Amino acid sequence: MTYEHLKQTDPDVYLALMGEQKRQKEGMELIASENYVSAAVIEALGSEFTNKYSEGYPGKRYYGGQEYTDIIESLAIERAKKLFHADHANVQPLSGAPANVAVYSALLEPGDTILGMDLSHGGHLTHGHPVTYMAHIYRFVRYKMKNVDTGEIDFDELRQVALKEKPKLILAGFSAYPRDLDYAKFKAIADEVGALTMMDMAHIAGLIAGKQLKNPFDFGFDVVTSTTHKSLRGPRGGMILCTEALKPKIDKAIFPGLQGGPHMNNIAAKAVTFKEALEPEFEVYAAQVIKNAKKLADEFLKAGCRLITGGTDNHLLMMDTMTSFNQTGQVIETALDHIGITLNKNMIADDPRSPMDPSGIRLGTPAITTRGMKEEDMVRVADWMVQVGKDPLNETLLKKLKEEVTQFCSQFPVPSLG
Ligand code: DSN
Repeated sequence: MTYEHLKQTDPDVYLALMGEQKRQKEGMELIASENYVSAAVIEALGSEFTNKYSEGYPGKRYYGGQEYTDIIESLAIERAKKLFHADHANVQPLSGAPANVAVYSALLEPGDTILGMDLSHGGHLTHGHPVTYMAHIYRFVRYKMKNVDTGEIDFDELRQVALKEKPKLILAGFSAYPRDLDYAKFKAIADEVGALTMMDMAHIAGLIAGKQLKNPFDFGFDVVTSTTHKSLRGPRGGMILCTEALKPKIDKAIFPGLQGGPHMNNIAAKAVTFKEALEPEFEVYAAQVIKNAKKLADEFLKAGCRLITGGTDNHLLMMDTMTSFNQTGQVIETALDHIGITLNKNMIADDPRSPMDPSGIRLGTPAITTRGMKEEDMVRVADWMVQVGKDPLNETLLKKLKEEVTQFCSQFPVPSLG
């Protein structure tokens, strides 16, 4: 795209965009929740579908002129259902957090109990952290890992808490947990206490779509939420997948319950994303994401670093930087920013430090895998990170590594930029 009109109309926004494009091309993106979309997704996202109001659902709208919006929303729904073996898909959620809120409001009454994973053990803010508004509406109780060095979830504790607290909903899913989940165990406990099952697969949607990780619907889960912009490699947005029985409640909770007009340009881009993810090449991509993450883990362990859960089964790694380098996550994040490697500081399990100054970092491989990096490239990535970890304030070193990273990244095209 040339952005000629943008350049003429608003040079300030144009210049910022040019800067961001350069940053994305020259730098190495290791934020576990980010990715690079295809040019086709960007075209759909930037299309005239943004002009349209479409409250309602295909065939049942409140405004006229829906012959083409109905086509794209129906396409997105059918493709999402096929991709994730779901009875029903609602593709209107604006992102992952509103999707989760919609599920709670669809299936629960205020004051009901939800059992979800502790934030510092990998859960997500929207799974009931006290700072969220939802924590004032529902009663959240938590489970944790039994063994932080293996990632094993404490299903005995989970069962005991479930028997005692009688949750209406048992929530699996995470934003900072590097292992796959035992959905059958979640489901068995939920059945025992009469709870519904929900999986927030935002981080691993692409790995499930690419048939590399287990699909919660194959274990009888009731509802699955996701973002579309992480490993699934689509536009920023959300979706809810559910059983036929829950369809009326979920659809009503999104519209008119919580949202107004769906963002149809976004839904067009979601449809394109799902088409891309149904192609056989996407399975190859998803497999490579995991191979790259495992290789990075091996390299870090060889260098004596401490990884939470001892490694990874998915796309992400959690490193305890205090134990690995005697440095906080913030120091490492800042130093890596200086050499063009982007990731985020992160709390580790039972972290004694604070969220703005935690003991670790989180990183992942979806974005660099999209650019075509393979296992041999992970050796260099890990080496740069370990060099920085050992000497994060050495400006001469950081300057030298920045040049190396920039030169290295120039060999791997960004899909929409070349
Ligand atoms: N911010 C997302 C992530 O990075 O995991 C989750 O909301």
